[in-house]
Amino acid sequence: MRIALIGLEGSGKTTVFNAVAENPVELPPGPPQKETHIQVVKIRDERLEACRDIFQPKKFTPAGIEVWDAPGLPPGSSEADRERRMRLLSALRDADAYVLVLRDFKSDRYPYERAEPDLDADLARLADEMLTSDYVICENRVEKLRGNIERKSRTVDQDKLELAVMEKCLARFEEGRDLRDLELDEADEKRIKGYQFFTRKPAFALVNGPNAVPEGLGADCAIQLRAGTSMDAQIDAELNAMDPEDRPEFMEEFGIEAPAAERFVRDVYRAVGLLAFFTVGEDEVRAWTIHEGDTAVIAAGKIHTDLAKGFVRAEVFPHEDLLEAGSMRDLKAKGGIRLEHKDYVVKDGDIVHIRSAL
Ligand SMILES: Nc1nc2c(ncn2[C@@H]2O[C@H](COP(=O)(O)OP(=O)(O)OP(=O)(O)O)[C@@H](O)[C@H]2O)c(=O)[nH]1
Ligand SMILES: [Mg+2]
Repeated sequence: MRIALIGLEGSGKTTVFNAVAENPVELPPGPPQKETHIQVVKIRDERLEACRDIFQPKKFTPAGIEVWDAPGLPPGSSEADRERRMRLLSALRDADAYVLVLRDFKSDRYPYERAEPDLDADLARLADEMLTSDYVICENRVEKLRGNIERKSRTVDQDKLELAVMEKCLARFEEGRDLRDLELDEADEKRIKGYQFFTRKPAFALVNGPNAVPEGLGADCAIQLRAGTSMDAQIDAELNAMDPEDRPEFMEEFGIEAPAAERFVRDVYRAVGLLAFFTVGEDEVRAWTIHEGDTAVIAAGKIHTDLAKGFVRAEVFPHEDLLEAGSMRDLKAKGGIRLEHKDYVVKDGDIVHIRSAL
């Protein structure tokens, strides 16, 4: 799962990154930031830790979310700024979900166009950039496909099918609407997948500053946000840089209920609709991330494509049952392990063992 932070220049993306990353990076002295920082934020999960205590495995592997901190989008209307925005956005297309970082603080260390924060204006701006970028890609492709069909190219049959779905997308963009709730069947979904449209993927707003998310934020923005959350990133980044033993006092003083990394991961899971299942044993206790509604065979494919190909059955039980029984032997003796088919919908916190013929 790759999550990209998107924001205007100086909205605090790198500070948010530093609040959640294990190894904070140096804040660049001024704009523009040149490179993208990437780190995996490991997910602390007490349920998984309890399983580790039972197995004492050689290897312990929590799930992780890859976070990208890209340079900010320059706000200007010059050709150079426009080109830079396009380049930056196209580098972010491969992410699986987006966190739109909105500035809710003032800072004189940064040359903002406007000193006062304006959440709605910044959000509208970002949404517009994402939507326009999708629009341009879609429009170019539609033109190309129409040309192919007119010329009766060799791929004309596939081109017609692709054109039909791309025209549906184009109609949305022409109305200034996103693709998030556009209903497509599996085949059409595949046809547009390669374009990596921003507005087909989950996005949520992160208000960076001391205030909570204002009611109605994003209600009339062009892209549908899944949720909003807020973080006072500067304080959280300070906390994250501290020695672990100094953290509790700081958290108490600033009323922070959990470290930013934990809150961030929780918010991402909720906004994107993710859940974790576990695999356990003496060799390794490990968490895996899948989407809500994913079946046992999809879960198997996460572990290894061969496990999905050769899928026979999944042995499944809720982790609570194992913790209660205290050992696999006792759980088995109680008949606590179910055998499930390919289409079993995996639940959050399930422990899964795949039986495979390969
Ligand atoms: N008061 C306050 N200042 C912040 C906060 N987050 C960031 N800043 C300040 O805002 C300035 C820009 O922060 P960055 O984290 O570098 O912003 P950015 O979005 O990564 O900037 P670019 O990568 O250049 O687009 C720095 O001076 C930060 O110290 C915050 O939550 N509160
Ligand atoms: Mg930055």
